[in-house]
Amino acid sequence: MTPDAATAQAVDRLRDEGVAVVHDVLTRDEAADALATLWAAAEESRRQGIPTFMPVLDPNVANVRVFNLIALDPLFTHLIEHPVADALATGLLGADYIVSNFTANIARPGAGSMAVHSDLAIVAPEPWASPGSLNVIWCLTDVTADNGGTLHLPGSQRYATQAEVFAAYGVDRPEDLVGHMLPFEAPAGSVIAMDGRVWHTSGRNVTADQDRALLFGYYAQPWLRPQWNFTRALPEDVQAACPPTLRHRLGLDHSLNTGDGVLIGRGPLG
Ligand SMILES: O=C(O)CCC(=O)C(=O)O
Repeated sequence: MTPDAATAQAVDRLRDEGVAVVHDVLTRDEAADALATLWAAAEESRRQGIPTFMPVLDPNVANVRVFNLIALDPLFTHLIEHPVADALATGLLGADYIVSNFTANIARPGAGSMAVHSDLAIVAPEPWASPGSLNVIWCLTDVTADNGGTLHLPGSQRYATQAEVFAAYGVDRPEDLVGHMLPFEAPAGSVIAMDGRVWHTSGRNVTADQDRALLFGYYAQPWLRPQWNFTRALPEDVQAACPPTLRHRLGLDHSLNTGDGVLIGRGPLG
């Protein structure tokens, strides 16, 4: 199958099943290089005063979080606008999607699970009746059940409210959904797409010596407030280097409805 055909098949599966995996988007060597870049970015983030452990998110320091990736290395600018990510985001959300966030979570041996959630539930009130957001997850290492492959609830994108999800699985609390979840498993270099309505949590890393490193490109409908304020967070030189389409998706332009920005799809005036 050609790379384009594999991506088109993944878009179909994402729309039907809420999740899809595309293999070999990066070579193993490219994934290893990206991992080295990510560790350097983690160091630089700490140097700039943005911590890489967030107690509000993770139970212990074995999870290393890296925020503001686009500011930290041009590789991450390349990945956030990568043609495979663009095809997945356009396929689920439409051509006018925006970039809401771009972060990393390295689950090291001993990492525990975070709170069960859906990514759309964090940024939008119920009902979640249509696709509002998408995570495009870059696997920089092999991802397995044992090293913390993201636990997810296949099909949960079909439920528009938390009560519907709980009723479907006969549970009263989000944490009770874990028993129904499956781990993502994919080789380094793969991309995993997950509809923002899919309920999930990070897996526990029970290996002795394997890191599980994932990048999360979070894309959203243009009417959703982004999780990250790129205008504030990206240095001027990084902003200046962004091409027009990416500037639009990051919200760097002055306006969205007076022609200063790029209306990518069909704008409000047709
Ligand atoms: O690291 C993971 O497997 C999931 C992370 C996640 O769901 C999140 O940060 O919201």
